[in-house]
Amino acid sequence: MIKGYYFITDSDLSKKGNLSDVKSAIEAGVTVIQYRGKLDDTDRMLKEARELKEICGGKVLFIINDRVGIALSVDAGGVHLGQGDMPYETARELLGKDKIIGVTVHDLKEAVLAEKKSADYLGVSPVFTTTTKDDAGKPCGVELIREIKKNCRIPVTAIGGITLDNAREVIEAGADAICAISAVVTKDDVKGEIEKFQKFFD
Ligand code: TZP
Ligand code: MG
Repeated sequence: MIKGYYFITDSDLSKKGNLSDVKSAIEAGVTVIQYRGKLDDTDRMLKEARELKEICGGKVLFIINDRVGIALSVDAGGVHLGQGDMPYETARELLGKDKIIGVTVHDLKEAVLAEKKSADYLGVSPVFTTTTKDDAGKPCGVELIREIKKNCRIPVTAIGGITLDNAREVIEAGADAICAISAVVTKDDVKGEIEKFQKFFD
């Protein structure tokens, strides 16, 4: 399931809004959607998460960024956790063994540890410089993807500063999935832009 273009919402950058973007992503054939809420208002986030999950239906994996409570409440397919978010073990205890848990890693040590804890996939971040996430940290470059692929077996999603110009080198380094937010949601034709990224996987 963690393969190809991985879609993440961004309501601040989006031209047409999360609902429209998620519909476009699904029309493009995306198999995983991550809801990354920008709202402090949990009630509104819950409402939006419910709507997005409905759009995803049964066949598209619906992941919630960071907010385990929201994932539980809407019965999402899983969560994505950063290094400063709820610890993996606690999230697994709350979500149960069948939900998907992805973990963001910034170096090989974090990657090996996340796999050891039984994370389902890794988010390697940020590969390149990005302005989409303020605290993304220092770019790791594609070499880290190569290194992680040599040492870990779980799928790797690459994120951060990925564009149509550098996507190929990211995939050639071994990324199973790639996520590009600003390169997609700021455009008029979200479906068309996603399809361009998907072509790299053909
Ligand atoms: N996590 C690490 S970098 C990032 C997230 C959510 C933002 C990626 O956005 P963009 O626009 O694809 O660089
Ligand atoms: Mg987080």
